[in-house]
Amino acid sequence: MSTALGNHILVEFMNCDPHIMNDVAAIERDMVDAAKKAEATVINSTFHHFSPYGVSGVVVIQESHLAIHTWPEYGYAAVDVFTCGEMNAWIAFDYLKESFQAKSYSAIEMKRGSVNLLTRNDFDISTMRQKANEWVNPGFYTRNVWFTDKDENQALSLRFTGDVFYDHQSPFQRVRILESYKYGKMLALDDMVMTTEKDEFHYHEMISHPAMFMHPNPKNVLVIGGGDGGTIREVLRHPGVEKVTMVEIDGAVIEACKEHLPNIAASFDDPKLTLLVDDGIAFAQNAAPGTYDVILVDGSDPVGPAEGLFSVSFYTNCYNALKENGILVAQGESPKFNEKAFRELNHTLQDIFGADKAPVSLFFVPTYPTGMWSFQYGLKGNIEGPFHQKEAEIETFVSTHGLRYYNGALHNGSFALPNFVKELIKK
Ligand code: SPD
Repeated sequence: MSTALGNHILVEFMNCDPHIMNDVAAIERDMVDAAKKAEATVINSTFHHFSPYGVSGVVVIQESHLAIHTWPEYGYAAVDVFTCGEMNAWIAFDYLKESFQAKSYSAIEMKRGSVNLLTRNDFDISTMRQKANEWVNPGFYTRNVWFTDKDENQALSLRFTGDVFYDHQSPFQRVRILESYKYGKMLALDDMVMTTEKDEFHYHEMISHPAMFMHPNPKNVLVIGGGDGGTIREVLRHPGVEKVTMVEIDGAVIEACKEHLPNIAASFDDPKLTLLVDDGIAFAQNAAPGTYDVILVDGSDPVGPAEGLFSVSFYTNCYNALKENGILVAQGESPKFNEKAFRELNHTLQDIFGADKAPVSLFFVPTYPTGMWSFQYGLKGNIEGPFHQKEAEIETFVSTHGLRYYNGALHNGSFALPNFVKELIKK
C-alpha cells in the first residue's frame, strides 16, 4: 500500500530545440499527449505564449496536473508532473524528453501527502464523489491556448483552438495561420497578429477607400506589402482603376493566405493586377518618377523585413514615384502602442510632403494591441486634405459592395484626432 497520496516529479529539460520551446501549439499538444500516454484523463489545458519568447501552461488531469515553463533562449523547460493513483509519471517524462529533443535532463521525485503525517477526518465524501463522477466526463476536454501579441508593458491575447493550418519559417519571418475562437483564422508573422477573418475588413477598407475617393481619378495604384491580398481586393473594387502593381517580399505569405484565407486573398487572379514577389523597398527606389496615382504601404510592424518601410529614404522614393498629384497611405502603427514609430513616421511624412500634407486617419482593429490603429498619409501636389463632396457617390459604392466599416461620414470623421494624438505629432 502506498504511503503517500501523490507522486511529484520535477524535471529540468536542457538543450532542447529552441523552436519547440517557443511553440505554444506544439508544447500544448506534447503535454496533452504525454498525459494521455501515461493513461491520465485530461480535463483541460491552459497555455500562453509570451512575446518575444517563452511558453507557460498547465494540463489538468483527473490524476492531478502537468505544468511547464520554457525559456527558448536557453533551450530549457521546467516541467512538473504530479500524479496520484496508479498513473506512472515517468511515462510522461519519457515522452516529453523525446518530443522536446532534450539533450540533457535532470529530475527529482518526491512523494506528496505522506499518510504518516496526515490524519484522516470524518468527512463524508460519498455524495461529492458521485457529483465529481458526473462532472468528470472523459469526453469533456477543454483547451485554453493563448496567442499573445505584446511589448514589454501591454498585450493583446486571443484564445485560439490550438489548430495550426500553416507554419513555415520563410527567409524573412515565421508565417503561420492559426485559428482563434473569436476572430476565426488569423495570419501571424513572427508573433504578431496581421489579420483575421472576422475583423480584416476594418483595416483593408480603411487603407484603400479614403485615398481612392480623395484622389480625383486614381488609375495606377502601387501596393507595397499586403501579401494577404485584402488591400488589392478593396482597390480593385474601384472601376476606374486600370492597373494595380503589388510588391510583396514574402511569397510564403501569399501562398498561406491563398490556401487558408481565400476570402481575403480573393483577387490575385484579377487581370488588372501585376504581382511581384520582390523587395518593395528596392522597388520604390527603382520606380520611374511620376508613375503612380496612389501608393499604399501595407507593411507589418517596424521590426524584421518591414523595418525599412519606416525610413526617410523609402518615403522619399515613394514621393518621387507618385505622379504630380498623388496620395501615399502607410500603415501607421498605434498612437497608444508604438508612440515612437507613430510620431516618427508622421514627422517623416511632414518633412517630405509638407507640414499640412500629412494627415492621419484613426480606426479600430480589435485584434491589434490597444485596438487603436492608424493610416498615415502623404498628399502630393494639388491633392487637398480628406474633405470631399462625394458623400452620395461613397454611399452608393458602400452599399454596392456591402462594405462593413468605411462610409461617407467616416471618410472625413476618421481624420478627426483626439488631442493627445495631435500633441504627439506636433513638431
Ligand atoms: N501590428 C499589426 C500591424 C499590421 C500591419 N499589416 C497588416 C496586414 C494586413 N493586410
